[in-house]
Amino acid sequence: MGASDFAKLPHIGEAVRRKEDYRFLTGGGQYTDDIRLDGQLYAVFVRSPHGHAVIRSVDTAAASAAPGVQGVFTGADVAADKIGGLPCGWLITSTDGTPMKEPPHPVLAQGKVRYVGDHVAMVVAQTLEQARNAAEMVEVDYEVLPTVTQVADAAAGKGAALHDAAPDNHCYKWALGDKAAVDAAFAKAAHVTRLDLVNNRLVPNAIEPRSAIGSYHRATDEYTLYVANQNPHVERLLMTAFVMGLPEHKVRVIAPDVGGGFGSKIYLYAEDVALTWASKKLGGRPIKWTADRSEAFLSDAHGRDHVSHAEMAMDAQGRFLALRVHTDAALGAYLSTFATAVPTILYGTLLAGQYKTPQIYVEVDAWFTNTAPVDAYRGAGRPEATYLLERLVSRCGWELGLGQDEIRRRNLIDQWPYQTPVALQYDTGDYLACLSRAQELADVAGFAARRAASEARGLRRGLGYSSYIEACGLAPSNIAGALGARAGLFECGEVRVHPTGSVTVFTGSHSHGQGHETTFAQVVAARLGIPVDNVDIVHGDTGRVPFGMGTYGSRSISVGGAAIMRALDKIETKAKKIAAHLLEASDADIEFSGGNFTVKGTDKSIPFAQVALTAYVPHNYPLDKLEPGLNETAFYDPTNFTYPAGTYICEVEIDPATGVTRVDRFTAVDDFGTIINPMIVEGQVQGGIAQGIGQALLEQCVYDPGSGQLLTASFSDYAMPRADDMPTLKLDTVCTPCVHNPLGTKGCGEAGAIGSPPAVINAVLDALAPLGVKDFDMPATPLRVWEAIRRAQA
Ligand code: MCN
Repeated sequence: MGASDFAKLPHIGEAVRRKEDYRFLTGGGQYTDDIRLDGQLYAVFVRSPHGHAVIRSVDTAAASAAPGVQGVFTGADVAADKIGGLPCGWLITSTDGTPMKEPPHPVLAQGKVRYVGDHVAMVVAQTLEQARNAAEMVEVDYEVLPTVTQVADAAAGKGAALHDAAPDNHCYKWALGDKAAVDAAFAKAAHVTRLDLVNNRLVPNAIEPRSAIGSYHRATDEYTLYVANQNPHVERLLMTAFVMGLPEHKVRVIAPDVGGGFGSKIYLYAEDVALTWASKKLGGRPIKWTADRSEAFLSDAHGRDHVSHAEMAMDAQGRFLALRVHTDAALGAYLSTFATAVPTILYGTLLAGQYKTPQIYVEVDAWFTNTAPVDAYRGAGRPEATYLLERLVSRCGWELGLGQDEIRRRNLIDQWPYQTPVALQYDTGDYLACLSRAQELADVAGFAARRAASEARGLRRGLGYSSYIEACGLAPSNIAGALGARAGLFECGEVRVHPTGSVTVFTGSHSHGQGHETTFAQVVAARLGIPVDNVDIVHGDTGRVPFGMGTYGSRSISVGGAAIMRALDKIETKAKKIAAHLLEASDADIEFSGGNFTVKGTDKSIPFAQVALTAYVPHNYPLDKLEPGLNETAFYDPTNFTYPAGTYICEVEIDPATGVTRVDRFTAVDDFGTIINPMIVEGQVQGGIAQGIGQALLEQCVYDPGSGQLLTASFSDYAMPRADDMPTLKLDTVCTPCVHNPLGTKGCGEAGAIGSPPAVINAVLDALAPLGVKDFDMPATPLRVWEAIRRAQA
């Protein structure tokens, strides 16, 4: 079935209410922390209080003797059992042809700690309280070393080497594009616009903190790990093949309800391995650990943390000739699972944005810092690219007197497919339609009057544009492999039709808030012509789902959904053969639509449920030609990314006396191709925009540059957006279906977080321009806005 026929089916485009919400809203969800296994013990991690230190000794005697303690484990125990370090899933090759520096990432620290929160020891006791008390008794003798926590300082050679393998703390230098062609274009430019900017470090902050239970079953020599994770099969693969040296079939990973991830639960974390390994050492007793909120701040992988310089060369009419970018990116103290791909493959390849810039050259230096590891956080690389480009484009417009609208219109891509100079080929889009619709919805025409009204009240009002594009639906495995991925990025779906015609689907995608139990069921119900309630979606269990690459990079509907479509193709083919037999016709003459099999050109018809029953009660069945049963599995590897795009327009009002910025209006017009469930998509966009507004106005993760202490390790110091920080959003969509997946969908899960920060900061700059403020780094907190105004007027 083609994407255009699919889009016309019932249930597609229908705002079906989320099936999973009954359980979530009535307290029926089951998160890892809700699970209590027989004989369960509790683990507490002793974490480094220093940003950088040599471990002279660890004395566990007192802790081991404390009440209830079953075991205290250190790096020495891990090493003695030959438990390997945590692997990095993406190999980046430097411009000089050398591989990135890949220092060891031990499960428990060995010889050194490299950030506040680094794991030094694990204490396991009968109760959580006993484990906490005993953890206080572990004596660690540290020799404190100098730290480097800011990426710019690491690039300037400050601090001490974190790893022997990277004496200058440099992990890799990566580049993309034709440098000579870019230099030549700059040489003949009529105008060059330059910009320095910082993309602030963020902490993901899912509602449910990370949690895991490791357990070993002596009788079967099998392990089970319950874990709040976005991709259980990948977790299992990494843990068995790379760390513990176990055969995969001996380990089952179950990720039940997860309670939000936003990227931070993609990775294999040290805690997961330590709990699984130690369960066997303690005779198979299950061991649970749940992060408290401070631990989450310290030890979840953080996001962003870039310092960049960008330059756009233009001709006299403001047409882009070339873009040149240099970025220093922080990786933190160790390489997290996908850390190295974020500031490279997911960043440099997006720098064309929506524009016909003929030449682009980007260079990225990645640095180790004495901070929590940095990895993918909602958008991952694409928000950093969009922030840089959309800030730069607005500045180009202002410098040339064209404004934010005209500079975009003059440079927007208007033909598809479009091959960018940074490797990607955009399949479909209509960027001008999104821009025009956003302007209409935002009532840009009425802005001047609103600005005058604000000024009459002593306030400043500004309008900010951001025309983003992103590449998601990760990824064609061959392209990912050529770019350094150490895994494939396909997806798997199994469709099990039951004898009565109801269906269970097993998907390798994982839902931790995105509503897959509803939208995936809509897809199956639409194809089979059955009620949505007759379809259940199972995910998050390596013991039940055949295989999976999980959820990140807004890939689930476009890759996981496509795998299910492939399995449905097989179901339909087999079901048609059964129907042909029952209807005494040839397979080629059977049509399937609206849940009925019909002989072409006749009124002979039987319903899907009858075919399903026949498959399982094969009394009248062509057993010589067909196996009984109706159960099919398919794997799907996409041929391209999907490219959602849109224009966001933000309007802010600022009180120059206090520096308080209020987002008064926010408009988002997105193109997600075919939309399965508009209500769920709207929720995704709202959530993403809330996170983007959070980054632009409130959130910033701060480490003390001297001691390496995390100064923003609680919600008192790290400001998350709240309901009263959000305006009522005006949302709309434009639809150009994706042409290379069978659903026509483009991912929507990250768009809001990608497109919104530059819209907000461009609006802040537009508001403050009359006061002489020319530049601004996120977050636009009242103090920073107030100081910027004072500095500009000094
Ligand atoms: N959808 C649709 N029509 C489309 C596109 C998507 O109806 N054209 C639906 C999908 O069927 C799915 C939802 O929208 O129910 C999101 O789909 P998709 O864009 O495929 O993204 P994923 O499901 O792969 O989710 C991942 C994405 C990412 S990468 C992050 S980070 C993120 C996000 O989704 N983390 C989230 N949204 C989140 N939402 C919640 N509540 N919690 C998180 O941790």
